[in-house]
Amino acid sequence: MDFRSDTVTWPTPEMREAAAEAAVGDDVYGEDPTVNELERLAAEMLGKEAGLFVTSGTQGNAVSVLAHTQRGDEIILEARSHIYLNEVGGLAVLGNLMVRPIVGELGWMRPEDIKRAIRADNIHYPRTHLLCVENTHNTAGGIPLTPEQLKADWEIAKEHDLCVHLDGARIFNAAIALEIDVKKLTQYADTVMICLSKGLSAPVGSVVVGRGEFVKKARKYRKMLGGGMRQAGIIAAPGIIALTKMVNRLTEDHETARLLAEGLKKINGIRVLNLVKTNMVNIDFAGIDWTSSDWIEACRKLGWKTRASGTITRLCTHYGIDIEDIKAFIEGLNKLVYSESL
Ligand code: TLP
Repeated sequence: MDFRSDTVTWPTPEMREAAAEAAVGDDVYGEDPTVNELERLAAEMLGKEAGLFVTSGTQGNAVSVLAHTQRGDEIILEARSHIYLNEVGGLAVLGNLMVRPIVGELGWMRPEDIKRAIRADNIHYPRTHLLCVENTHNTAGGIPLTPEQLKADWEIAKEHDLCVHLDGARIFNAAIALEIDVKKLTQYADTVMICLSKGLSAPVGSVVVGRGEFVKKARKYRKMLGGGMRQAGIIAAPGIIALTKMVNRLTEDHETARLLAEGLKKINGIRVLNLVKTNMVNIDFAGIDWTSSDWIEACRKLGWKTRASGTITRLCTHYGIDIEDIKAFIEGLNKLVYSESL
């Protein structure tokens, strides 16, 4: 069992079968029918013109940002967003971009803060050209941003001619948590990156969607970054299953996360730090006097992989973790905490 991320999910038996039987061709020539179908399907589900299958979320964000910007542009993003913190500085290295981070409120950048950050047309300033938003917001605790929040940011961006890119690695978690069609969220972005290999359980891959012209540019950047894949239908086929069969079950991951948070809150010395709205539970176990190694070892004894930074850890629920697993974990942890602190 593994709480470290929803990236650890294994492909379902149906995905393995689909991979084995996938029709393939050379995707660099645009001739892989399974990749083409995945790209079409993703674009349709997200309400955009065209799609591009990429190797990972990081590559999808990179090609999107590159396709939107020119060297020296400034982009506005949330201070704890994945693009800013966890994508190896690609914005600087690949795009030669300036960044203007804004501290959000539970992952949401207030429109007035965005407005203040947009540069005036002045010979001294770089051009502000792109706003990046993230939904669900990972480090804020898997928080789903609502259509109203996204609309407010979108309107400010459009008033100032900015493009809007949505890092929707977990956009379906947001839609499921808010009980709305995903298009209600993606309508407030020009381009969207979605991950197939997180809660949706495909073994690999992400899709970027937007207008046809944008996808054409992004495709060229994907090639530049070494992401021109050949008989990629083998990995696109599980992606189609991810989109058609695995979206609605995300509600189970949200339920297991809720149960997990409830159980953890009852343990003296453990604090749940986030509003648990999707599949992430952030905790601080400082009150039980364990180090990060104690925590990792205790979880290992119970059969779980986890990680921790100081006394803080994120626990992610996903396909393959059910209610019984959570109950057993909470019971075991209670026993360990109790015996260790005696
Ligand atoms: N997130 C991973 C780690 O990189 C932190 C995780 O375990 O949560 N956008 C968001 C919001 C993400 O959370 C991630 C991955 C990505 C983009 C990048 O996706 P990959 O890992 O496919 O490059």
